[in-house]
Amino acid sequence: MIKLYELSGKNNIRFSPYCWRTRMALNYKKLDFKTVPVKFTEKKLIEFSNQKLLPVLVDQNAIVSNSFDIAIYLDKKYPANQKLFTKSDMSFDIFINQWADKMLNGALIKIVINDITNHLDPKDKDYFIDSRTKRFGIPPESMADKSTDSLNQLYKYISFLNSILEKQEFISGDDIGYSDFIIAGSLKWGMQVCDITLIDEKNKKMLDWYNQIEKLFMK
Ligand SMILES: N[C@@H](CCC(=O)N[C@@H](CS)C(=O)NCC(=O)O)C(=O)O
Repeated sequence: MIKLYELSGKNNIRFSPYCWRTRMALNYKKLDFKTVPVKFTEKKLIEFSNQKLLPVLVDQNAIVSNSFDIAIYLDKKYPANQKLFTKSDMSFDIFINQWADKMLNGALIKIVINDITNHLDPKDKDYFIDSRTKRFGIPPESMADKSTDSLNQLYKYISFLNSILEKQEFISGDDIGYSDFIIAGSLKWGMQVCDITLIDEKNKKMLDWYNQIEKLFMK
């Protein structure tokens, strides 16, 4: 059976946006899989993948890391199951992946960074604070920002996404596709750890879209 190594926090909470993207992709393709929780300080568990980030997917002899590469792998390996990439080329999904990682996750991280810290065991907490201080140049505590300005930046992006859903049913077009899981994964990351409303009521299409995806694929 397929094994999905996923980042896990305190009380087994799964909050990684990238791991959620892969989990939704597997559920969408109706593939059986089991998950292996990996904490920040348990990277030994994925040493066999020769890199240090989650998700990692193991399928018989195949070891694949990076959520986008995993999605490509799944469509290639299981072409008879519903396709994640529905267009003739991947340029749209590449754009959405980059946009979500840089812009949407960038807006979210400031809002949720302290909440992530609070969902970690003490050992992982120390690792997270050190590694993020190195990455961002300031400690999570100083970076955390739930001000109106910070929320408005996120809501601007949510409203942009809502405007797409006013024209078509899914981010990917008339049919659901991997780009929907990219965006939904980022939002799930925030919603798992933070109790602030991340999709405001004004953006009704987005709210309905997210609830539908959560119900069907975030299992
Ligand atoms: N581009 C990669 C990013 C993977 C990534 O950054 N994963 C994070 C979890 S959200 C991770 O494993 N972090 C471990 C660490 O920071 O030590 C993907 O799409 O899979």
